[in-house]
Amino acid sequence: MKPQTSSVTPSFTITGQNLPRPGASRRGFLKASGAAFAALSSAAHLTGCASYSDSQGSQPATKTASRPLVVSTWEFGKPANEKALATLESGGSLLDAVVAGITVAELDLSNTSVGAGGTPNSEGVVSLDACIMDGPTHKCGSVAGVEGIVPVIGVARAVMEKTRHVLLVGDGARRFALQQGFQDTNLLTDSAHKAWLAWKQKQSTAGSAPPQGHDTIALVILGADGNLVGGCSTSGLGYKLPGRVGDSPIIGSGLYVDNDIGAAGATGVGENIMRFCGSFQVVELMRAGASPGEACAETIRRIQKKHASGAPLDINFLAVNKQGQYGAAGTGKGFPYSVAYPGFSEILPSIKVPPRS
Ligand code: SD4
Repeated sequence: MKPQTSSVTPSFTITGQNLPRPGASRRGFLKASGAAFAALSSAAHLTGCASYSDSQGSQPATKTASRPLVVSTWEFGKPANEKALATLESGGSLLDAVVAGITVAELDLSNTSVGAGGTPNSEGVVSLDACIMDGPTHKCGSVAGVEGIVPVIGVARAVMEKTRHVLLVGDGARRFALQQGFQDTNLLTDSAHKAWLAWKQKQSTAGSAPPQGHDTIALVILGADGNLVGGCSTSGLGYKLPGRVGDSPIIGSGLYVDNDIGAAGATGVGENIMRFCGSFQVVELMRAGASPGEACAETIRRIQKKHASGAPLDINFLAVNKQGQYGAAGTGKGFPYSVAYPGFSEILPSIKVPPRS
């Protein structure tokens, strides 16, 4: 693994317990209940602190932090947040901080759902999706179905900054990355390969084992200057069909940033997020006056009403607003999310949204 040379990519070291197999294949809005939300959130905005609870009354729906504020999905967001904060402290821009933070997760081989070490598709190929969005310019870049390149969050930034496009996919995205100085890299670890072989075996003996394993990193930042940025990166649903793309690289689904309002990101079953433009809905609910936590929870409730399949939704959102409030909500048991600001870095529980009765 060579350090990246592109200006959009920091140099890096892959971490984790198992190294890639040498020579392994690389194929690897809003008509909101506006009045209701205004009422719900006014207390939060006025007090500027945790101010009301979710429908179960068990979790704080929103909290207020100091700036810069970094919020990301899952436990593995904590080191990513800390890297993002350190990047800002050392003079990096908000976009530098998003890329540096998410790169930590992408290069951690023990993380089996993001970047190198990610779970492959049904053909045993690791294929990555990522996006980035810059609040002040409302520009964004994304890549989908990229094989053999890491960190793809850096490639998404290059798409945003160096092309006239928003989304590059597949081999075109890969060739663009190589032109930008990203290196061809094996992303399939021995352990991911073994797990895929075992899954494959079950497939042939027991019929259709469903896709499994998913944990995307979505990371959003409210800068000291009040600007907002965000990014998202994933290897997608484990054992997905080749060519399948989830919510994560789709602006408005896996991530959305509106510099006047706030930023939101998603993790979970992409199909159940992208059908509803989930992150866009969260931001629009904040525009209507909901706090970040309540906007996440209400988006899930809206999706629950239309989700007819009976299969678990398995979706989660996090959000920050322009005032420095943050919150998150997930289906079922909710999900852990990570929050960092100067002097604080913790993993917190989200609001739990129970299934519709
Ligand atoms: C996807 N949303 O590709 C991603 C996977 C994921 O938590 O989040 N996982 O559907």
